[in-house]
Amino acid sequence: MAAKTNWVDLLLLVAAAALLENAAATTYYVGDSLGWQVPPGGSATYSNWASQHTFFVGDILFFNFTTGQHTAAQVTVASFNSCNTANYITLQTTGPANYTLNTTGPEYFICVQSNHCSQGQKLQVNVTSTSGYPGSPPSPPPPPPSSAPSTANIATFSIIFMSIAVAFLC
Ligand SMILES: *[C@@H]1O[C@H](CO)[C@@H](O)[C@H](O)[C@H]1NC(C)=O
Ligand SMILES: *[C@@H]1O[C@H](CO)[C@@H](O)[C@H](O)[C@H]1NC(C)=O
Ligand SMILES: *[C@@H]1O[C@H](CO)[C@@H](O)[C@H](O)[C@H]1NC(C)=O
Ligand SMILES: *[C@@H]1O[C@H](CO)[C@@H](O)[C@H](O)[C@H]1NC(C)=O
Ligand SMILES: [Cu+2]
Repeated sequence: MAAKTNWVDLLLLVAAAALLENAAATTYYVGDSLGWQVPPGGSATYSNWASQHTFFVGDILFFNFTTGQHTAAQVTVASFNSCNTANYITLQTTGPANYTLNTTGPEYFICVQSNHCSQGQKLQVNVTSTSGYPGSPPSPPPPPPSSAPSTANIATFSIIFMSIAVAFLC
């Protein structure tokens, strides 16, 4: 068997999988068909929505709202918990609005319009690094998404699989 050629093929596959992973940012439509508004189901609405997805750095949150009626503000955990609408990190007032997730760990969003936050228009997403998160406390894996696995997940799996294959050839 031509071991050298297989090595090159494998390395090319690993590189291709890594490129695919970097290109595979997912755009998430916050709240699905509900969009970003005061949810009829209260504050559980957006936490339920978030718990159905796995978010990675580089993914985009698409907040669909009508300009003037709602806003998309990224806030601290303190402002999130207390619905402090005067204190935000970023504020988008024109809808619809995109926000690109750019840090691992929790990111918090509220609407700063009147009392919408306290009525449940608030969203926490837990953002995972694409290359694992060394140093974080052990936690159970998130539940599998109800939809098909994202391309990023497939790419991650490919890299793990290819790494195992490379290890076996050594
Ligand atoms: C995010 O992580 C925190 C802490 O582990 C957890 O309490 C919360 O339910 C998670 N939220 C989502 C939407 O997964
Ligand atoms: C945003 O919400 C409006 C009002 O519900 C809807 O008509 C529109 O199709 C949504 N935008 C997108 C891009 O789906
Ligand atoms: C939000 O991002 C999506 C996906 O990249 C893009 O198709 C859409 O045009 C963006 N919308 C806004 C309002 O920036
Ligand atoms: C993340 O993006 C927001 C909005 O663009 C920006 O204000 C913030 O500084 C960024 N954070 C990091 C860690 O890059
Ligand atoms: Cu609002």
